[in-house]
Amino acid sequence: MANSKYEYVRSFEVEDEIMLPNIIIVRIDGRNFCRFSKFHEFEKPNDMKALELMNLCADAVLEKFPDIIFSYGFSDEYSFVLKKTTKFYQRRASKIHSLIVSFFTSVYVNKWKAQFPQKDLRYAPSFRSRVIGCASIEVLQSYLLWRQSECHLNNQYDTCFWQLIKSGKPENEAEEMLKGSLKQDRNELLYQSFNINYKKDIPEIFRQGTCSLRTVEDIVKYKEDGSAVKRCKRKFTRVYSENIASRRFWNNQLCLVKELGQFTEDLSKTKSEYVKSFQHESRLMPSTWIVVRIDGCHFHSFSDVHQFEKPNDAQALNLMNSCAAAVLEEFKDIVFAYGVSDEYR
Ligand code: DGT
Ligand code: MG
Ligand code: MG
Repeated sequence: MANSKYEYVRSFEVEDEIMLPNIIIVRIDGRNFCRFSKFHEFEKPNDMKALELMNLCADAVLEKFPDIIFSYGFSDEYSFVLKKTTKFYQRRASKIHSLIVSFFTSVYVNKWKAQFPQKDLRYAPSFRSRVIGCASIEVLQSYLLWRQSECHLNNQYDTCFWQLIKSGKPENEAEEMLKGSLKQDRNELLYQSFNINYKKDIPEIFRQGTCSLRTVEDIVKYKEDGSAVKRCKRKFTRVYSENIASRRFWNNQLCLVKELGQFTEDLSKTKSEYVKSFQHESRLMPSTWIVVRIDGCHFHSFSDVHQFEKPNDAQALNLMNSCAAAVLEEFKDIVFAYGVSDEYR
């Protein structure tokens, strides 16, 4: 397309570069996982296998995209933080988050059977994604504090709620009992009524969420002549930690400090203006025609590896077409689709 008469189509694409020095976060979240978790009979309030599946997908994302150096997830969501100086896809928001969420989702489907050998995946899950630009390291710190507080609040609430249900309370009564309750009240309820010490008895993966961070390890290799050479080996490490937005946690991780910067002070809460900016979603003007174009990433090598027939593989095209039909079925506002090769619009 470059330098061809069709180059003008580039002007149809949105200009959405996240400018330096903003730090790029991509957050993905399961779409209607309330229904998905019921349909697939996830354990309540936390299903260890379902969480592990989310974590495996996040590992795969870190492995695939080397510019992501930190991830944090709980429930049906994950946040991925890219290194400050990343040039990945010219820092274009739509490219970056669509790639990450589509890769995450296909790994989720791919790994389902290994994680749930006794359960069929009954319908295709989908995840939403968005980019959050953090203007400084302090904003990133606030973001992490916000997400981990959300994890804690949701999990503590859900733990109480499902204990009440297990003890025979109807759902509306359990909701009523928890309405307006404070953190301390809920801890007290768990301890007094169910003999549960929230901090000691509930696994940290549920209470704190899961972090993965990219680390660099020095390894020594030996040449044929026996002389030693030092090499850097990249790996990532899973960490469960309280207060990931604290200086104590963050500043101890060399890789995070090097690629993103240090936290200079501890925060007690996230400013509401920041939360507002994290939740901001841009909208198109009413009556704007919306065309969503998807295009396979590195499909040339994908088709080689999977030995697609050349120049056209009828089965591969049929697969694209049946995916497009499923998209039309799921999203009723789509009125028309047209596809060729590895793309659809
Ligand atoms: P959304 O994100 O607006 O499309 O709607 P949901 O339903 O995905 O809502 P969200 O993301 O606020 O909450 C996550 C839902 O996923 C929540 O209803 C509980 C469910 N979920 C996530 N992990 C588990 C799990 O391990 N066990 C169970 N039973 N449910 C889970
Ligand atoms: Mg969700
Ligand atoms: Mg969620």
